[in-house]
Amino acid sequence: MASEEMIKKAYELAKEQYAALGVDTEQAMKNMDQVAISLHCWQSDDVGGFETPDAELSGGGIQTTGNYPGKARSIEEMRADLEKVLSLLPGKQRVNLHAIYGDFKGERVDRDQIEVKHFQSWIDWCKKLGIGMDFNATNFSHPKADSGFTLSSKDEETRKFWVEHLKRCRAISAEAGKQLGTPCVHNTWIPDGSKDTPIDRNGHRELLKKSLDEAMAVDYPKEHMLDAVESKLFGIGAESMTVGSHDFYLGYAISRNKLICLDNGHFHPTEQVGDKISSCLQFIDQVLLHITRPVRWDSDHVVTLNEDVQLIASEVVRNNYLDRVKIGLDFFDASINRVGAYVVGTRAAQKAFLIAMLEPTSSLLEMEEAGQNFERLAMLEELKTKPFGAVWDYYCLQNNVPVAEDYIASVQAYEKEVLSKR
Ligand code: RNT
Ligand code: ZN
Repeated sequence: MASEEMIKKAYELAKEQYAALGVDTEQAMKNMDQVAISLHCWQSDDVGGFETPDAELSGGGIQTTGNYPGKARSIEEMRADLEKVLSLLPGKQRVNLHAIYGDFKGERVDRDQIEVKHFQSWIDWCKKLGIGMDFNATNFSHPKADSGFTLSSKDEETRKFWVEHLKRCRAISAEAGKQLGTPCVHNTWIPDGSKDTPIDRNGHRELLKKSLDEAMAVDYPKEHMLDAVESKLFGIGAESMTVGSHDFYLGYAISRNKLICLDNGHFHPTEQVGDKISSCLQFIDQVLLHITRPVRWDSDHVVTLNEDVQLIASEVVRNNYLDRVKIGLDFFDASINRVGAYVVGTRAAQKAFLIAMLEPTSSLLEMEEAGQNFERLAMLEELKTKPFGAVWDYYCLQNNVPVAEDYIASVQAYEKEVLSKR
């Protein structure tokens, strides 16, 4: 464990090195206040939810692997885990719920029956913690999703059921945003697609458009809720056609003034979400990010500080897009300590943003515009080994959260005292 004195000393040296490049480390740390990351509650229970009888994740090719002990089995356990995670993160974050996480109190409430009252205790909990809440309709893990089609289903009863679900989720979101004084981002992702080559791609897309229009007919104030739609290339079991493709949703978002949700596990592995942000934002107001780590496929591994995540953060920061980009995470790993997984992944995303804020962007841009591409490349390489860690440590110290690897012991203690007893 580094002493406070060591952390401060290292920071002072780092501050000088960055200052020599024209970078103000104090300002960079201040700017981190604008980075609110929405913690996806589903990491703590492998996307199970609190519906009765106990729901299991199924549908659409999303999957958790592993059975590490200690997953959250109730709202109380989930909130305790989230509070633990929040206590180990610098800055102020948000929480992201799925509709299956209602406070149903043992009652069987189907998706087309959920109401604000089932989420009031979550809203109250967020209020108590002083954090915002985001929300998601759950269009999977349900008998009415077993056919592989929900909002784009040709079975009218099924389609209507999911339209009703989405309507209710939006109403709940608007109320949460109103009560909490910060807009609740409602994200729609559906698993709809087909394993083998379909004949009628168009028919399902027409139905999806119609369903979204029906479910989004009510306009809520932007201060209360914002709609996002999440595209995907494919899911396991839906390899040949995904109804909600990127082309589909980008068109929908542009024409309906919605947010597009970019999940970096949802594109061809050589495509970069970091490259898409400045394209989407030419035509739509805001983007929602699902930051994840796809390993060979949309595997939802715990986020690490890799080049994909760095490009995403750098593009947001370079272009001053923090007020137009909502940041969510989307990973679920059941093979390691789940609370630890949360902390590693969220901190990795935060680090990427802080690194982006420590970039001497204007001098790099000058080089670029002067055609000094060797100089640009050299600087980008040198920046990788500047003493970022010293600034990050100091930022954690300032925020009264464990510095560097010190959070490992805290997660271990929580495992011993809480998780291992579940
Ligand atoms: C699935 C999407 C979606 C889900 C969550 C649970 O591929 O990424 O965002 O992971 O809604
Ligand atoms: Zn996602």
